[in-house]
Amino acid sequence: MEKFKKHQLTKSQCLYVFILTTFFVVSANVSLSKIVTIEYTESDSYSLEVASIDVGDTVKWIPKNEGHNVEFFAGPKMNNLPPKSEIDKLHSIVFHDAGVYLYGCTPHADMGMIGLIIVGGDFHNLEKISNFRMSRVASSVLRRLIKNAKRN
Ligand SMILES: [Cu+2]
Repeated sequence: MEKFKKHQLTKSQCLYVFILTTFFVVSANVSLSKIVTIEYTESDSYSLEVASIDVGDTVKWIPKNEGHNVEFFAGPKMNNLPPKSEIDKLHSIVFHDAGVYLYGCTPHADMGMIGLIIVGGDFHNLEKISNFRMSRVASSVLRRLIKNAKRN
């Protein structure tokens, strides 16, 4: 007499489990990474000045108004900042390193067209960011953005 029943799966059951597992793994990955979009506004600013994202998320800057771009001034890895974009070109960056990123529009940063990206809720390099030397107007905008970033 057989004491234990064998719990072997048939081929079709195996396939079913495989498909189900694949589906969950794929859908989990899709829902984990987000895309945040930021537009260039009519009033020479970014539509979202402080963006809080997770590691692996994407930020897309949409050239909705003319004459603007994205240039990174500071980030967690100062010798490996994300690339600068061309004026009026769509720009897309995936952020792999946690920390605070400061960027601005090359022709308008001095006028205060700047933005912050906070990756992974990590403020370890905030001191360096807040000490970054910019024009009077840009520095004042930066102080406001840092206040907003801390509030979130
Ligand atoms: Cu601009």
